[in-house]
Amino acid sequence: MRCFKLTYSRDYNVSYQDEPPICFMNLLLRKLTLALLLSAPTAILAADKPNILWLIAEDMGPTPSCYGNKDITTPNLDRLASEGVLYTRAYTTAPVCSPSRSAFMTGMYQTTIGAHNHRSHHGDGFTLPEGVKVIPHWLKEAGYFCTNLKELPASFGFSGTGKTDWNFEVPGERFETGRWEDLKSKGPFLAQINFHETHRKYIGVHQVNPDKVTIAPYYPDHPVTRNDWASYLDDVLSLDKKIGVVLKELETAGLADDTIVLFMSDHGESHVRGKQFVYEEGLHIPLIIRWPKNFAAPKQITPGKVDNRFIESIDLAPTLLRAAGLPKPAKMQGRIFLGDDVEADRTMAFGARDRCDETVFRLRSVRDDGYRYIHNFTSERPFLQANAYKERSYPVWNLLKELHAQGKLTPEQEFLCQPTMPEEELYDLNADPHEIRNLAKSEVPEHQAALKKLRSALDRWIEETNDQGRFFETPEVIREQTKPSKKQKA
Ligand SMILES: [Ca+2]
Repeated sequence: MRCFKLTYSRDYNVSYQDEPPICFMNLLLRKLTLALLLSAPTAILAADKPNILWLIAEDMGPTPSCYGNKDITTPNLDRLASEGVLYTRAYTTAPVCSPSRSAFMTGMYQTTIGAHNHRSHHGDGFTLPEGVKVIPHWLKEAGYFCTNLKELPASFGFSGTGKTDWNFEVPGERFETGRWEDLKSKGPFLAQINFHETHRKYIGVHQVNPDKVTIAPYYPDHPVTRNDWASYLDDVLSLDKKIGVVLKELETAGLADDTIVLFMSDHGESHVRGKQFVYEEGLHIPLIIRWPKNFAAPKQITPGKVDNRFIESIDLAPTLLRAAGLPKPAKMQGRIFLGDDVEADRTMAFGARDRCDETVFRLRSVRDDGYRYIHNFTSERPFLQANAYKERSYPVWNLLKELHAQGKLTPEQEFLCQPTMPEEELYDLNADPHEIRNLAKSEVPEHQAALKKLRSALDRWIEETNDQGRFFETPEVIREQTKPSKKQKA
C-alpha cells in the first residue's frame, strides 16, 4: 500500500491564464455578502439540493501527485483532494471508454446491460433494460437541470468535449443544452465537463523530462517508452491546470459552496498493458469528491480524508442520486457509499473487457485486499492481438514486437509477446504491485487459497450479474460493427 500525504495550499494554480487582481471593492463586497449570508436562515443559504459538478478525465490512472506519484506535481487536483476525499481504491468496471461510461452512467455493470462490447450498438437501436436509466434522466425527473458542457466562457480558455459514448440509445436528449452561465439560475444542476487530455494523441506542452520518469518493469526501458510516458504526464499536467481553472470559475460564480465536485477518469492509462486490459493499470482510476460547505457532509466525508474502501465506478450513480435526495432505483447494481444509508462496503472490485474494435477478447477479473485474479476466456489469443488503433497510436506496442524479434526483452516484457495467454492469472498485489509474477500455478497454500476464493467469487459474479459476455457476437455482427464507416478512435 502506498503512503498518502496531503498538504493544503492556499490557491488553485491557474497559471493557465492570468488571475485577475482582487480589488478593495471586491473584498468589501465579499465581506458584506458573507455577513448577510451568515445572518440569513439556512433555507436561504442554500437550495434544498446540492448541485453536482462532475469532471471526467480520459484514460488516466491514479497518476496525480496526491496519489503518491513523485514524477509530477498536480497542485490543483492535490488541493481538491485536500479539500475533499481521495479514494485510493476506485475501480472502473471496464478498461475502455464506452463500456465503462455505459456502466457508471447507469449504475449497472456493462456486462449485465449488454453494453460490454466497445461501441457495438452505435446506430442499431439498442436500448437499456426496463427500469434502467442514465443518471441525468433520473435527476431531471427530480427537477435537476442536467447538462454536459461543451462551450465554456472565454475566461476558461478551453471547451469541454461533451463526450458521452454510451453504448445504447436513450429516449429523448442525453443531456439538456446548457451553458456555464446557466448554472447560476438553473439549479440544482448536474453539470459534466469532459476533458480530452490524457487520451491519445497526447498534445500537452512538453514539460516532463523523459529521462526522469518511472517506467513499469513490464515495459522496455527505452527512449520510445520514456518519451511516450513523459508525453502522457505532460497531458496530466495540462489537465490539472484546466481543473484549476474550472474550480476557480466555480468559486467566482459563487457556486462552490453549493456544489459537490466529483473528479474521476473513465478508465486507466492508454498504454500497452493499461487501457483495454484488466490489470491495475487498466481499471484503477483516480476519484476525488469534495462536499460543498452549505450542505451537511455525509459522515464518511471530512476534508483531507483518504478513503481506502473499494469503490466501483457503478457506485457513483446511486450515491449521487441519494445525495440529491432520491431513492436508489430497484435494479441498480451500484452501492451507495455516502450518507446515512450506505450499503455494505465492497470487499472486492470486478472488471471486464470484451471486444474492442476488431479485437475479440473476453477477460474477467476481480481483486480483493491481497490479490488480483484474472480469467482469460480467450486465452488462445495473443496479448498483442492485432488492433489497428493500437498499432497506429501506441509506440510501445510496436516497440515490444521489434525488441521481441531481436530477443531483447526481459521475461516480464516477453510475457506480453507470447502467442497465447494463460487461462488464469493470480497476482499478490502487496508483494508484486506491478502484477508480473503469475501465481496461478503456485503450490503455496496461501496462493492456492486466494486462487480458489477469487475464482469462485468471479464465477458467482458472472452468474449473479448475468454476464452477457458469455454469448459471443457472430462474425457477421462484428464485421458490420467494425466496417470503416463505423470506426471511431477508441
Ligand atoms: Ca477513455
